[in-house]
Amino acid sequence: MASIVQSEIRKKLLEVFSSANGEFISGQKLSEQLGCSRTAVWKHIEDLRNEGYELEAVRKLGYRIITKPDKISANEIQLGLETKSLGRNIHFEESVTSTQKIAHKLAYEGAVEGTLVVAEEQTTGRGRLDRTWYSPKHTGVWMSMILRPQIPPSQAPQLTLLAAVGVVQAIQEVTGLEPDIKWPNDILIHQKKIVGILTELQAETDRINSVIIGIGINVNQELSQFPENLHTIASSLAIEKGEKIDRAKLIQVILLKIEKLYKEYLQHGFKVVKLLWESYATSIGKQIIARTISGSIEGKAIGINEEGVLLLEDAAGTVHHIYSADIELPKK
Ligand code: BT5
Repeated sequence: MASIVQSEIRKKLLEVFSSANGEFISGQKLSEQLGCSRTAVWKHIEDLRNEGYELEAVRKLGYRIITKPDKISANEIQLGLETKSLGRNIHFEESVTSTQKIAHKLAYEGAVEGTLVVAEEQTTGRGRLDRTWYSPKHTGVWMSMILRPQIPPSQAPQLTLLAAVGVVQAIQEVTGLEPDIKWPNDILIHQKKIVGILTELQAETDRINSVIIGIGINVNQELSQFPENLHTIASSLAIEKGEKIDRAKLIQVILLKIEKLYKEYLQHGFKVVKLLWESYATSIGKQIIARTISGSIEGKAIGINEEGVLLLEDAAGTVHHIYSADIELPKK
């Protein structure tokens, strides 16, 4: 009980500072707004300092926040979050094996639609086909969201594309950068991978119980912080932008964009998402190589169909349906 009250006060304190926009707030006013003693206020301020907040205290004026730590927490994400369901329920952990694993467990246990699992670090973050996803501490966005759409399992790949569109829109809005989508799940800037998306299902033959959409974004890493094998293929938003990005803000905008697209998708189908996705996809209209489990096919990517499947026309004019593959783009 005590800890719930403490975390409520803590949340309120951050809200008060946030609406003060960097102005000083007196200790007296803080204690009134928080409904606790000035000694308790001081203790909460000390806690914030220990977490990396830089606070200035000036006699007679009070306190103000100078910088926030480059950390994310459920509070930071929910403060100012404008969504109705996405991210309203957040499961946050400092370090996890994989947010996908936790989301699967929560979904199985009945977590509500929109539940979000976020971690500061993943020790065994995963990509498709059991590949690893490098997810170091305090630098990225590593999160998984639980959706429960009433669609046939065959349409689930559409949600990967939907998520990619939402993430591109959010990156554009927050950073001004212009990312490209590489089918099906990569988001690139200057041909370097910034984002990976992994969609997994809990489903019966004809019914989806839940879709778990995992999104990994390199946000504030410097190039030297990537392992050697990723140097030539990966980058981060901070590298491309030349400055650090507020990760909690980025998550908020992603959730809002995805929620809007998802609502549109449930009401009117895949059409709008498909058009948006094609407008961001670099591979469409180009000569590509699709490496599938059963071999490679070369040809022109002519688009995606209504289910989100990539259509590839080979030299003989045959159109192949590509459900799962790694795509190689021609070098510019
Ligand atoms: C993906 O797989 O791109 C999907 C990645 C999804 C990661 C998220 S993070 C939150 C959630 N929890 C998880 O455990 N996973 C999801 P794929 O297309 O298979 O790409 C994997 C390949 O990308 C690897 O084999 C590496 O070559 C490369 N890679 C690994 N880590 C990377 C990183 N941080 N940045 C860019 N490329 C990376």
